[in-house]
Amino acid sequence: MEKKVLIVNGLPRTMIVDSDVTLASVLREQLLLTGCKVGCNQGQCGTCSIIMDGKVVRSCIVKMKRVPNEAKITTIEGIGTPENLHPLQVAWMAYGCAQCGFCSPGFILSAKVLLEGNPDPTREEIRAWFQKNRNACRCTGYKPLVDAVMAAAKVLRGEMRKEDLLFSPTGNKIYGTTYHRPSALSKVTGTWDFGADVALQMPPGTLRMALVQAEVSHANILGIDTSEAEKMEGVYQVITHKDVKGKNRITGLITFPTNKGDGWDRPILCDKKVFQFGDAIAIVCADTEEHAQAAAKAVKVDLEVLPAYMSAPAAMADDAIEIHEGTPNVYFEQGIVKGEEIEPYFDQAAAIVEVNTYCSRQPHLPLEPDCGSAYFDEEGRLTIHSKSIALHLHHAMICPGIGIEPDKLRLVANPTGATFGYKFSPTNEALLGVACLATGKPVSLNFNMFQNITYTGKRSPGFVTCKLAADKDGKLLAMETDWTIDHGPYSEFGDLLTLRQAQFTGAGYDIPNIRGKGRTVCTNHAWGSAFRGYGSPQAFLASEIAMDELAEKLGMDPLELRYKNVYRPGATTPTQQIPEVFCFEEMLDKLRPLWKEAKQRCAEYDVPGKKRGVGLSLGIYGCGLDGPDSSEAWVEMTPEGVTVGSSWQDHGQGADLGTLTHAHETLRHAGYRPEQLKLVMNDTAFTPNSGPSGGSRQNVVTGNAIRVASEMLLNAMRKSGNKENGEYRTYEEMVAENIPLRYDGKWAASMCTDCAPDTGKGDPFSNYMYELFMPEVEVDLETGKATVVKFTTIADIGTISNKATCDGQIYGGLAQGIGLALTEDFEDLTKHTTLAKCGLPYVQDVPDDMQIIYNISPRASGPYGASGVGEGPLTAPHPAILNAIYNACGVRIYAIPALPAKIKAGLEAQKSSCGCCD
Ligand code: MCN
Ligand code: FES
Ligand code: FES
Repeated sequence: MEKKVLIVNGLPRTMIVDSDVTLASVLREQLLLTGCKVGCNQGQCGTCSIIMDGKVVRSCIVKMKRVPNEAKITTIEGIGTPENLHPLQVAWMAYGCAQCGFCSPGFILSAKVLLEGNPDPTREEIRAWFQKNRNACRCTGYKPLVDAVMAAAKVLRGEMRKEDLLFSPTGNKIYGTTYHRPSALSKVTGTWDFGADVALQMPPGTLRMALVQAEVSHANILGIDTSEAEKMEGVYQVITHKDVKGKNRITGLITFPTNKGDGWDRPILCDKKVFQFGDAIAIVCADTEEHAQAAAKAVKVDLEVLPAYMSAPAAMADDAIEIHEGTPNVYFEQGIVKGEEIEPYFDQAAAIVEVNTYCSRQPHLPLEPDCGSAYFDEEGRLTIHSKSIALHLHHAMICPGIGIEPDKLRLVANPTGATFGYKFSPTNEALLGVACLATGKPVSLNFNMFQNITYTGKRSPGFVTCKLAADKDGKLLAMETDWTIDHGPYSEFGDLLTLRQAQFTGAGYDIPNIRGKGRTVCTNHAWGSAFRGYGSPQAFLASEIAMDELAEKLGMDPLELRYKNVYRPGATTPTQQIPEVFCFEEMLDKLRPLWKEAKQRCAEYDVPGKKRGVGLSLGIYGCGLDGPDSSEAWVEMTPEGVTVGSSWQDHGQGADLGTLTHAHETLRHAGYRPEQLKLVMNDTAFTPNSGPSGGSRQNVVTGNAIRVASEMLLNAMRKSGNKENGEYRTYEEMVAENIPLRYDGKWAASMCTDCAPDTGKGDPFSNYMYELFMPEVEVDLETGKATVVKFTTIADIGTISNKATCDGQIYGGLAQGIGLALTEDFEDLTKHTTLAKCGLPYVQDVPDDMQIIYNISPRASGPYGASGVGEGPLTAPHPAILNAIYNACGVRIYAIPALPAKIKAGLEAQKSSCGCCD
């Protein structure tokens, strides 16, 4: 221990500190300055950046012994107040930089130091600064952050007023503008309390949990010995499967009766078997995290290690044993049948191509590790706070497993540092519930980044074959597909993902005749969870490379081949649904001149050792859960305004602003201003089942439910009955006339039907989002490294509810697409264990030159004409990047990520086969 004086945010603080703990932990745990966020805890993400003696410092890697006495430390809490924000904080709000907001304090402090030394930086200097300081963001695609620094710099130089940064509504309309998020102020001031912050603020006596986790991928459990651990310092209880009161399984809610499993395959705490690396075997509850972790190491688990099937082909081999006894490893099959038999078309085709692609086990890499806490509330309900993006679904999935009556379980979503879909599956909820029930005490569980990466769901790898036939003019005649999904050991939603291949392979084109079959395979690698774009990246990787190869074979321009075949009136989707709008023709018309320019620019690029190429693809995603998806929301008039309640769970995509905007767009007719609308969100005790924030469904489905509830209130307030433009009753008049103040709005996509398991036929989604991708890529011929230098995209997402949100969704999705194409992976359990090693794109991996063009086709069934946006940008950016690599240097990559070594091998193979060098 040592005594140190730290000058924190301008004031001297005398601290007694352990020399070996980090500055981040002293700031967070001793000073409760939780604006300092800890993501990786390894110096790789910059979320913990603070300013020490004028320099940006990643406080998670600075031990207290290296902090000088009287060091001047500035944290986010010290640079501005809500009434007097720093211009960077305002700019962060104005440019939609605080999506999840987990990285915001670190970025803002980092940028502050930059601007102190360089008041007039170029965009490149800003990017170089963030790169050097390892400031990472997984949500925004970085461009808005650079925009914000440029704008704040102008304010600091006196060239514009801080007050002019934020959009301020004129005519009481915020729909379609860049109005900021209600949560933005808390995010930029560091007061948006994420789960780890909530855990720190729990009352004394809260037990801290640590997991005993499997370090092998497949094994029988012969015994668990907790005796040593139980005796260790601070330990309150060690919990195993024997202490679980319920079925000890998470129900996968199998959606298809044709599934060969029963959906009860994921243990909460392993009893008989370990199914994957990281599986939880026991929980230690202790007075501190350190004590819990030390005791977890002392729990002895006797294992009989079994062969681990780490990929679908391995688990499908004839000699593979069943991972879940009684259920075949291939446990679900899905077909696609459209039009006539395809053989005659392949026989008569002028051109046929066949591609085999592999879409990787992409890790989600949110910067906030999984975390949560649980306690009994004042009504005796077990209350679990987590990063859940599917509160009511998770409620149903964990109740029987932990052994609690549904009305005794309450789930609450914490402010969330992004999930990108991994939290569509329950992760820690059941573990928290089990621990709270077993101990009767409040509990908390924080994962570190290693646990977060190795023990949460991943994108399921897809092996997809796509064969296309076209006539001599390029008109598509038929498609044949085959696909295999490696879904890891747990079946939850695996059938749905397998169906997605039927829905999206070849989507976008009028293909009259289709045949195909796919299957879901149980393996021992990471369990498959939802990931932004869910199912579509696997599908489009195959069909969009196939389209490029077909164009080449026919001697056609890739854009013109697509133009000839895209949906037009009369066409149907692969599942035989009539698209709700036909927008691709117009979008391609908009893109054509830019495509021509890009082709010329790349062809003329003349730098020794480098080549540039441009690629193209289209992507589509549906807004909704398959079939007649529905949502609920309520509004209630109060003396101050209107309270709006929804369970539109917020990963960081802007559920708060979405809720506000949809309510305001209706309620503004009665004169309500945005600040009069109060939001109550994401707590099953108060908010209704709005369905999960997956499938980019909320803007459409919950947006509609909020619109309906708001319209009901507006109708009740109208003095002239249902006629528009009438006068509206005040709160007092409503009360005096005994008119109800609260209205429950419901909306169902009643026009939708499920897809059949054998043919895929169905109308699964009421609305889709459509996007064209056009990256320009540079390939280093020496190293094989590919870099995206420019990205142009055209998106049709219907009307735009909030422009800053949609821009941010698209930039962020494209950045993830670049990672998916070039760097990201989770395959090697000994290597892919940190953000950097998993290939997280930093600012200089993502181009600053990104252009979004909106093509607005209002949707009849979208609220105010809107569709969804979140998943569109991650449907098919990666095949476009691979097509651009091919265009640059002639190397075709079919298995992502396209690491430099793969491209280099292709370049070398070209050299050795060209003959001229012999
Ligand atoms: N929106 C809009 N105008 C439109 C469509 C949408 O302004 N025409 C806004 C919505 O109001 C919302 C956002 O865009 O704020 C996304 O809306 P939508 O596409 O309906 O998606 P959901 O709200 O259902 O969010 C889920 C979606 C998914 S499935 C994943 S995964 C995802 C994503 O959004 N994960 C994210 N975006 C993310 N963004 C961040 N920062 N972090 C994640 O984890
Ligand atoms: Fe410190 Fe990531 S760099 S938490
Ligand atoms: Fe940057 Fe979410 S806003 S990580």
